[in-house]
Amino acid sequence: MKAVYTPDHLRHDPKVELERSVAHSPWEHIGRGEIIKDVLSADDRFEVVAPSQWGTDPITAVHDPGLLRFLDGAWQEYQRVVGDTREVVPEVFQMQGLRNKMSAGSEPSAIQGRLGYWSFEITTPLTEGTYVASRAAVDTAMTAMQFVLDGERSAYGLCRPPGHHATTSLYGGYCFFNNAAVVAHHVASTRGVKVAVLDVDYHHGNGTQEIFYDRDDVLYVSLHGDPARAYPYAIGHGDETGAGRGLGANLNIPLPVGTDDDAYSSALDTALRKISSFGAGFLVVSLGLDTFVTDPICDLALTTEGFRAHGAMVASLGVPTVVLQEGGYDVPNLGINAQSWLVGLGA
Ligand code: SP5
Ligand code: ZN
Repeated sequence: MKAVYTPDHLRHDPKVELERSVAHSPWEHIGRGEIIKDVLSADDRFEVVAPSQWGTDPITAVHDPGLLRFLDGAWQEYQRVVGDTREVVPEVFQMQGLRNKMSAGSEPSAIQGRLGYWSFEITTPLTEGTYVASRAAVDTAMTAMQFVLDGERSAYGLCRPPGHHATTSLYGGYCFFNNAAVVAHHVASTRGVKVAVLDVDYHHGNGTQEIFYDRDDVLYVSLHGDPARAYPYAIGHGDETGAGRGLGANLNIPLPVGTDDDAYSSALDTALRKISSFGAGFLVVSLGLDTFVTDPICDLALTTEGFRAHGAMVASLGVPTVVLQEGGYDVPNLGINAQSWLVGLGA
């Protein structure tokens, strides 16, 4: 299987994250990308290849061009205006309630205000090379997509930073551009084929859901920790089924604490039946491995062997599939878990 990787991911290099009200070293860091690349490089079943360049058009086809403009230069502007820092984090969010009884606010002019206009939370620092790395992650996803469109049964994009929390106009959740949504939209809009996104990251992919919520050409299906206890808390409930033309083209399957391989397989079976009945001709998998039993920030209980079985279940759909990396924070096990899932898929 082709595995697309670029060292450009190293340019997104946070050293601190404010989470659980404590500043600590970030869960989402460069070691994640490196361990996956190292394990796949040492396995003959994988061919590690560099991405080609796709430019910004596929990004602005799903994201507000203002978000891209902002990310291209926000860190540098903050250095000029506020002072020298390694990470850049928002202070003030432009919440609807700030301007009750008034017109919706427009983009502020000050960098401090722009940060909170284009983001929704504070655990996602910008660093000097975040924009370059985020563009490279989209190139990685698009290159993996192209291998599948050219006839490979499946391909893997080692996207870092991940993407599924990024909405049309907001970054957050360690995500800047929604790699999976960019690919899904590109295939659906240029190939006239229905696309399904299967999101198996522990966290609900609020960005992907939002981008496709009112569309009937892209199905979003997610298995995730119940938002009653799990990030991003505000979205991901079972009664969110789509809107307008998209009604019925969104399926959330929230899972309880401690869900194991077998219980997960039943939920995955439900997800795969939905994808089949939708008639998807192309599948994008948002592969988060933070469902692993010893993931430090999550609470499901999947195993390395379980990942292999789940990859095999997805292969049984018989739909051309591009797999894109999302989360996964038990870094010593992250490489073998990605390998296991992809071998199950048929690497
Ligand atoms: C791509 C991805 O996996 N993003 C996840 C972003 C989650 N970031 C903040 C998590 C805060 C969770 N606090 C965990 C408490 C667990 N007991
Ligand atoms: Zn996650």
